[in-house]
Amino acid sequence: MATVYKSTGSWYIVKDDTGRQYNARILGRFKIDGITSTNPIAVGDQVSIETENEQEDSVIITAISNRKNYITRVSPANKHQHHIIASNLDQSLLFATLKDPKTSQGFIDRFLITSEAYHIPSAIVFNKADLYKKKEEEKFNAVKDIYEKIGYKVLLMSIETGEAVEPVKALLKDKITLLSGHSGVGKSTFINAVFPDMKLKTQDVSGWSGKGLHTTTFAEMYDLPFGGKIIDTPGIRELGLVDISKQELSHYFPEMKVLINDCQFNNCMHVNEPGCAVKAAVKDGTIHMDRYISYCNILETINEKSY
Ligand SMILES: Nc1nc2c(ncn2[C@@H]2O[C@H](COP(=O)(O)OP(=O)(O)O)[C@@H](O)[C@H]2O)c(=O)[nH]1
Ligand SMILES: [Mg+2]
Ligand SMILES: [Zn+2]
Repeated sequence: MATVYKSTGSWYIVKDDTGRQYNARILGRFKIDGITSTNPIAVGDQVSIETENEQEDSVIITAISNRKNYITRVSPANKHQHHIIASNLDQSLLFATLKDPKTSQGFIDRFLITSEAYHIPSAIVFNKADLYKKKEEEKFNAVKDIYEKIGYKVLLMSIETGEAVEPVKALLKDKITLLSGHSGVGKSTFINAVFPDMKLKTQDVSGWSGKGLHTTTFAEMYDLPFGGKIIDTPGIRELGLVDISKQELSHYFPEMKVLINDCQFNNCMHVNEPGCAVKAAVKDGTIHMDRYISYCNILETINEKSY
């Protein structure tokens, strides 16, 4: 058995149980889990391998084990195809920033919904605390309050000063974690800080335009020196809401999910329906208005016809 550490779409890097690394490829086509994906094998997959060339450390992937879970995004080239980002995850960690660049709450919510939909526990780390002035500090406290009430862990970190890097490492220990977030939030810097001898390319955000800047494109997994594995997902701007219907969207807002049985109509979408428990909770403040706004915005973007 071996674990996939990197996938470029045409070849892979895998490590066997002894930690030996190989270049791997597949022969022919693989169809897995009954899903149509643009990439048959993803980072995190457990695979069977056969030696192809001993000298070149190259192997053929002959089989793939059932995935415990996986996370996909919509293929940029074709909206009807999925691209598996990573599999067999214990948790997903979103890196966000309130300055240079600013992560929107809508983006955070879409990330959390995607993680909920795949049953992957998630937490949010706000980085670049050293840049925050009073305005950003207040914003952080407000956002932390919103998400912690729902049950998500929220941390404030500065890789620059080292503040709270240790608690983030503690969160990662002995787990397989998908690291996500906009370009420029500090993912590569964090990995470099955790691995003193690694030199991942980091990105200068001085000319930040907010879109389209990537330094690398393929997800890659790293063994953490203190136990556990982390998967960096460069260039992924957004996970993309895959296969979520309007009807089930509220199931992925934990604070709404607990109320949906109290709505008068069992097919309530919590917008215009009378006797809606979710809207009542928004009114009395149990559900935060920002989250409800995200819900409504996302609901509008779901095009039922595509399912
Ligand atoms: N001020 C400040 N800058 C940071 C911090 N962490 C990372 N950066 C900078 O943010 C930029 C983008 O970081 P990078 O790791 O490439 O982001 P990635 O796209 O998420 O991998 C780089 O110029 C880093 O030096 C931090 O805690 N504070
Ligand atoms: Mg990076
Ligand atoms: Zn309702």
